[in-house]
Amino acid sequence: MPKPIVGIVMGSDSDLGIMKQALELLEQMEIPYEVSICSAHRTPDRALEYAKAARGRDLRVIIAAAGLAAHLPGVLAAATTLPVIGVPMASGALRGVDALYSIAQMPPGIPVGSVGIDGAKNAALLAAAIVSTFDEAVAATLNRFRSEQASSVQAKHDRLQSVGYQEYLAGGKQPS
Ligand code: RP5
Repeated sequence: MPKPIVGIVMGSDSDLGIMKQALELLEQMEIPYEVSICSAHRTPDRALEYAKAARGRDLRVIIAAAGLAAHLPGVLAAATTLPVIGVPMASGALRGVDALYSIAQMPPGIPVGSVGIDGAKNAALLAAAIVSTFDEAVAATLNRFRSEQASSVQAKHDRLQSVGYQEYLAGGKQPS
């Protein structure tokens, strides 16, 4: 089995339902990853150990998902110079706005990239883009992904023109 180059860390198993989208996308793109549950608050020592060891284990990028006061991405970023992509999870009373602010509003000096709330898919694509800077096969896969996506939007446009909006809507949501 190839060594993982993307490390996905979630604050809780309750994040897995959304983060599954990132795992599936990385699998489709044949990018080796590992996935862990590790919390900045409940298992702080493990979170720091994970981040400190990450570069030495040849990880190239970390995706960190957390909800509520989402300190996990920032805590990991404090202990590694690898790029960290934060995924704010839509949990709790504020539905992810708290997590988004916690992740995006890092103090200067310790950057964390943030995708949108529940943006697991974009986190995987951004990790793939980072990997594509040194892996031509992943660059080609990303190009293929973009052109398939463009074809799918074009097919929707063509169908809308051909059947009109009423029949289009009656047909249900088209796969993206
Ligand atoms: C965060 O708190 C986790 O990332 C999760 O999104 C949220 C709720 O965690 P659980 O109480 O469901 O374990 O740390």
